[in-house]
Amino acid sequence: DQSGLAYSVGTTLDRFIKLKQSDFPFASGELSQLLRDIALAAKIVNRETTRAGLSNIGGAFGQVNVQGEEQQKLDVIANIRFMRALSKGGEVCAIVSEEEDAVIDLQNTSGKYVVAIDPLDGSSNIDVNISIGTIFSIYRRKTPTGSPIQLEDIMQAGTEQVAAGYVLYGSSTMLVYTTGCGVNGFTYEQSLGEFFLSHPNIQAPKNGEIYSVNEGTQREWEDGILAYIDQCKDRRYSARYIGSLVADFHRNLLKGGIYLYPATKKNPSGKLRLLYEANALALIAEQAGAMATDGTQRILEIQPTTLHQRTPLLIGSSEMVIEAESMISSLAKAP
Ligand code: P6P
Repeated sequence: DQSGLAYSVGTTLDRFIKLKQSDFPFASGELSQLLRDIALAAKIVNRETTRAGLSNIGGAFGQVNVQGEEQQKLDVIANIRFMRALSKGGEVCAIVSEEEDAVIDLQNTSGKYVVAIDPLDGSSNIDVNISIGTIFSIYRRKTPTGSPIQLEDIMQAGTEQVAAGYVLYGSSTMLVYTTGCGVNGFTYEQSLGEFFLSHPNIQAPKNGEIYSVNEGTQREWEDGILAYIDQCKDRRYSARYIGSLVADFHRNLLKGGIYLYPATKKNPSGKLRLLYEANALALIAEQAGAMATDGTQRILEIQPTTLHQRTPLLIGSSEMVIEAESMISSLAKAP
């Protein structure tokens, strides 16, 4: 059974993709090639992040992105690298990026796929050497290849994703992704320039004792969030908040835990972006037996209306998310 081979730790990413090709029969290799293109860009960005302090590419770039956030040089470099890899790879027709105001139409008449990407999330952590991440979602375009890109190709709910993943540039660099048939983690071996399967078939613990939230925004939380975090403290859970979503998410996925970024006065719709942050991690969470909601509904079922729209995000161990949701609904103020 080839898929048994695929799961043997030490399999390279290339070999794994080839062996698991049968999981998505409709794609005659394009999705596999697209995953390889993303892995290539991840290797290049990994090289840049590991030497940011040395090659004067740390620090601010001197411009702000569509979010009004000061772009770090590495943000810009990562965006360029992923754009280039995705356009050269030939499988993608359009890209939504945190670093680009508008949709990037690659004018690629044969490209079947749309990619939504946060090239480097948590980039304010670069200068202080804290883990950062890339987050990506892959959709099939809805309109026929060759025709102009339409809004319906871009504004797809998270349930429409054909694949999603993240790269964590941490103490080691990992690529974790799903094509809808479970979640697998690959660790990068710098000396060989290869990703090797290190975390086959990741299953998130159903419960956990770690909560990740920015306590500094506590005064702005709704009652249900306040009550849930108080309960975590009553139970002496551990607070772990890195300020880098991918790092917090990855730890909670493996160890059990919940990450919350609720609505606040500064960010009344939450801070995190639906299209290129929440949706990808929500698909991975659900594929690993965990959950992701905005506090009242499944993240994956939110129908996007704008490119950079934000959403509150509660994501992690299913029993923790369910408990947090029930406290939110029971304490929600009547409209
Ligand atoms: P705050 C980084 O800017 C980010 O998008 C996530 O990676 C991180 O979890 C969150 O925002 C941190 O936001 O408001 O707590 O500093």
